[in-house]
Amino acid sequence: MFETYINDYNEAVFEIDKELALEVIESALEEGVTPEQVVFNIIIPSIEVMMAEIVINADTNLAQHFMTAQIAAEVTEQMLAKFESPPDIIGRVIIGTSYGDLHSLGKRIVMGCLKSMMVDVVDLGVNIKAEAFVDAAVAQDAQIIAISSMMVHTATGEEGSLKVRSLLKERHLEDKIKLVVGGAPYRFDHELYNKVGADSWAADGVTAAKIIHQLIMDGKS
Ligand code: B12
Repeated sequence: MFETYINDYNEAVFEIDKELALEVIESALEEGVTPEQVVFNIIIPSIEVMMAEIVINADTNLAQHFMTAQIAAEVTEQMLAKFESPPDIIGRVIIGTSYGDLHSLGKRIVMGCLKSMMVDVVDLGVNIKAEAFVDAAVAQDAQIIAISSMMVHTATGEEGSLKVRSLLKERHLEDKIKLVVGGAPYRFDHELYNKVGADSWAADGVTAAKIIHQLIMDGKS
């Protein structure tokens, strides 16, 4: 059922035709597809198809990369606003991209998945310093700091996860606040999360939400 939407949507995005991409989503909604299904069954799979295409086809240019991210982010944002409001929030996550990193799409997808699992999300945005993550987690009484990094140097850099870990240690917060990371570099090196001092990582938004949900529940027991 979703395959036709995914193909039509991807064709439009690949042609950098934002209007058409949005029309595909609009007609899916009109035909009874829910906002949650749009994100999890159309947008996320279509991004995966598109990313695979970008890797195989060297002719795809930066504009296409950019538009893929922009259109998907816009649709995701629109759908998130239409998600049924969760009845019971189980915990809170502070999320942002690491210092120097402006790649926001993965983070946005993780946010959507978290919301669908009754987790409150406070988005600090992109290019976030380590102190800001820790200060926000304390101020907002969050159980999890989630850092998205799409580049190797922002995943491993001094202002990233490593510094968040040392701040948590310094401030005796390690029992209260868990650190979860994700993004392309972690998918290539499955031990990288350990090297940057994180408690856990996930390769995609759906797994990220499951892991974070579990960490919050573990903290309650
Ligand atoms: C789109 C894109 C851009 C867009 C970003 C737009 C935006 N608003 O996000 C633009 C064009 C702006 C851009 C800019 C740059 N980019 Co760029 N970009 C990409 C591209 C093509 C896709 C990234 C993406 O959106 N992926 C899709 C999302 C859905 O995947 P994801 O982020 O991995 O997220 C999933 C998981 O990782 C996980 N996840 C993500 N975050 C988190 C967080 C947590 C806590 C958890 C648990 C899980 C999790 O769940 C997500 C959803 O399933 C990648 C190449 C690629 N194939 O990945 C290059 C790539 C990341 N970019 C790269 C580079 C070099 C750059 C630039 C430096 C280019 C330049 N010369 O200017 C700049 C850097 C800007 C900056 N300072 O950040 C390199 C990085 C190389 C490296 N080794 O570090 C890549 C790998 C391309 C390449 N092959 O060279 N880029």
